[in-house]
Amino acid sequence: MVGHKNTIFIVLVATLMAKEALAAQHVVGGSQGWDQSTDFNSWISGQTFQVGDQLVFKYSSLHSVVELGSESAYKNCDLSSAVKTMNSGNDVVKLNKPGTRYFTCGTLGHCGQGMKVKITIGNGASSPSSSPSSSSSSSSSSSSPAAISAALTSQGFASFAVLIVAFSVSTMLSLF
Ligand SMILES: [Cu+2]
Repeated sequence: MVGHKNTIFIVLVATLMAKEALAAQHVVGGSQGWDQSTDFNSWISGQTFQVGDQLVFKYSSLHSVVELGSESAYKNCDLSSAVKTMNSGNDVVKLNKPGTRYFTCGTLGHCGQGMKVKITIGNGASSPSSSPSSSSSSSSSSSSPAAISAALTSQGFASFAVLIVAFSVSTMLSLF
C-alpha cells in the first residue's frame, strides 16, 4: 500500500515536472532584449505563446515594463490605464491564461518609438489543423510538412520519458 502511494505521488510530481519542462521562456526581443532599438515585430513573428509560458523582460534602468489593459490603450500608447508596472530590469511574467496581453515601456516616448508588444496566448490544446486525434498519425514517416506534429511528438516523448524515469525510481524505492 505504501508502495502504491509512493508510485502515485512520484507520477504526479513527474507529470508536473514534465509540464514545467514543456513551458517555454520567451526573452522579449531576443538577445537585444527590451530596448527601443529592438525590432519587436520581427521578434514576435517567430514566437508562439502558450498557457504556462513565461515572458522575460531584460533591460537597463532607462526602461520599465507597463502592462496595458486594452487594445486601444496599446494602439494609442495610453499609459494611464496601466494594469501593472515593473522595473526590476529582469521581470518575469507568467502567461497563466489564454488571451491577449499588451506590454510597453513606461519611459516617456518609448512606446511611440515602437517599444511595445502584443502577446497572443493560445490554450496549448489547440492545433492549427484542429483534428481531435493526435496519436494515430505518429507512425507515418512520410515527409509531410509537419514541423508542428514533429514538435508535438517530441513533447509527448519527453513526458513519456519522464514517466518512465519516475516509474523506475518508484520501483527502486519500493525495494527498500
Ligand atoms: Cu523604454
